[in-house]
Amino acid sequence: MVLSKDFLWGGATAANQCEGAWDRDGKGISVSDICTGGKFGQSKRITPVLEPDTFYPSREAIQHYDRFREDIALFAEMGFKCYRFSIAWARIFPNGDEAQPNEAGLRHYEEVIDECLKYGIEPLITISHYEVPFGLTKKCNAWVSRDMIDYFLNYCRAIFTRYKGKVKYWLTFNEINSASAPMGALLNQGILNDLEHPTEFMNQPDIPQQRYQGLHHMFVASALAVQMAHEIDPNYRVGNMMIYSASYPLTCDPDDVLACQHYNRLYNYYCTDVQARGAYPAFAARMLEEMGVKLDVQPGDAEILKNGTVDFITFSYYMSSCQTAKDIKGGEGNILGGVPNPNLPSSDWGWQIDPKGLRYALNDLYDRYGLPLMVVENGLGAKDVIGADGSINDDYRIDYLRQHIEQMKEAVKDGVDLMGYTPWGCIDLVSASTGEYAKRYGFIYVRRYDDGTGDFARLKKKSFYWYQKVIKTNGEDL
Ligand code: BGP
Repeated sequence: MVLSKDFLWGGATAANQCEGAWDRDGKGISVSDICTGGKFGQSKRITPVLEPDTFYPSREAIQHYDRFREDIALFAEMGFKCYRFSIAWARIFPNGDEAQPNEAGLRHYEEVIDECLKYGIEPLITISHYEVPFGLTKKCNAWVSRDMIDYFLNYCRAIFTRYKGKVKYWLTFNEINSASAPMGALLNQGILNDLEHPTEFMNQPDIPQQRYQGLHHMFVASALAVQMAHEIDPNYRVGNMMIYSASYPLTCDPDDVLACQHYNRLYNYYCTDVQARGAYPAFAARMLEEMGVKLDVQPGDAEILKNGTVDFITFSYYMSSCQTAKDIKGGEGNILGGVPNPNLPSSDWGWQIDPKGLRYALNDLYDRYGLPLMVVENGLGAKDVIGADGSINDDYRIDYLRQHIEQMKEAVKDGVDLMGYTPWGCIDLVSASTGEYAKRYGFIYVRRYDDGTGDFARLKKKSFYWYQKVIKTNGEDL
């Protein structure tokens, strides 16, 4: 058997993309609640002032807030050993700056955790997954301000204390390195400079100084959270979470190779070097200078980063790209930039499918950091169709996942220490980049559509039964 007997098979979701109940039980508004959806083909927009008659997908999402017991029962039926979900920060601290946490919010997640434990499913909790309380954006432009470190640590203290003894694995910030690209500023960091006018989601004005200063505050906050977690419960294990975007030089022209190295540093290593090695990498100084960024680093920060390195490394893996020094237009859908690879197919949303890139990613990260790894997002967003007989034959998704799991196993044979695998959107949910329901990832279909119709019923796809078999055989029968 290639994978260890306690391999954490499971699936992943995020609160704002599945819960709904956006204003219930004392929850405050988060930055994801001010983003519109892909209903009727509209593109996703940021609307700092909520517009009447506009569709905001986080209001209902897939009603997981009310149906989590039904959903977790389905996960258990597939044999999940692990469920990665996020806590909505604004359920615990509605504006982000209150002195005391909201009891109803704490109770809700306690129920979710207890439901997982009932089936022997290990909770893996993302502390901040694209939903900074909007109150903090209005108050101090969120992570631009150093005050955020204290707000974040208050939130961490509340949940670390409350769930002590029930939870083992925590992740500080989802896809922290998405802040290396302008699109990460709002969702990842809560940064919004125009509090009156709507903006296209993918087209915010960019101020690198804010993003990188924000990242510095997040690094310090993450390091202090790791230390706090270990003090509160020595059994806690805290990981980072990054997007790994495998990248290859477009040609063997040394300029393309250097462009690729630069890309890797910017997106794949900058954040993880700090979080896993406890210090900024040597290349950071010149890189920041060339972007015109001057970091405000306080005395004592270096010590904090050094003492708060993560226990394990987690990442999302969806695609790879090619890098070139030449001025060639980027490939549609390759979210962190780059040009298309002529050797690879693409999803309906232009994300290039590259299973071998996952083997490369695992080896690259393990070579560099030597820490246990976990793939906490991977999957194919596709337009599933319910057949006349009610079945949903998502063979394309099975193929995608099978090929990625095969490559994961190759990486383990290469010597990588791999803890688990939680494919993204194990139940259909709302897309983070487009706000659509139509971009489905799940083993479980949710009967809800972008035109506002559908009854939220849960239906098992063909991949549901396939994944059940994969887990049962610990990845031997693919
Ligand atoms: C990651 C995010 C998730 C998720 C996933 C799929 O970047 O962490 O929140 O949504 O990508 O992306 P999308 O929903 O845009 O297809």
